[in-house]
Amino acid sequence: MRKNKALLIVDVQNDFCPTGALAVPEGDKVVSPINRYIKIFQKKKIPVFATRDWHPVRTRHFKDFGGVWPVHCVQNTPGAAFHPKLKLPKGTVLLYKGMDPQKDAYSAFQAEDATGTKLQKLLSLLGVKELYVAGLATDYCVRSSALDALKQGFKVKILTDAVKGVNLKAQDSEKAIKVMVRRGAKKITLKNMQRKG
Ligand code: VGL
Ligand code: ZN
Repeated sequence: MRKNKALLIVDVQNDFCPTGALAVPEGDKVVSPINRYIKIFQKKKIPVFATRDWHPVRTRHFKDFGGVWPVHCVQNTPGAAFHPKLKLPKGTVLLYKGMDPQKDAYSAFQAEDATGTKLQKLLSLLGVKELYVAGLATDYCVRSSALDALKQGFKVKILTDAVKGVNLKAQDSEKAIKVMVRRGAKKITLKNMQRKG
């Protein structure tokens, strides 16, 4: 049992899935691999963190108020809820981000739990040194979370079969993965996880 690891599930919310307000193409396809990762990590008693994009009705993040995005993931709306098939285990640490009406916040390191404690603090309390990152979107929140993690000295594994990107430009996700790897992240899939056991 290695307690210095954690699984970070980023923004697997209805609005980022097909038919959602800011649909990531095939965003819902991350759900079943993530559920499989969750099972593997649960067995090893590795803690699970799950972020939600959690916006107020008015924020500069939205097009209507000067930003680039359509209205999405408004606090306490169905669009902001986790995908209904995502099986978060008991004890998952829930994190919220994007609450500041003045600022964009893509990174999980800008997220906090219900008591206002930031991810970094929560991870250091648990002695976590290595993050396994999955979720949406590869080219925004996943990218930004992974790069922040690397900057702060965490080892990072990108679960490449459990992320999907927005791809405003066609190659954005591919590029995002390249940048994460260049800065020190490693790619991993269910197949090579299971091989290692
Ligand atoms: C995200 C765009 C806008 C994300 C959040 O979670 O990747 N992308 N807000
Ligand atoms: Zn957002």
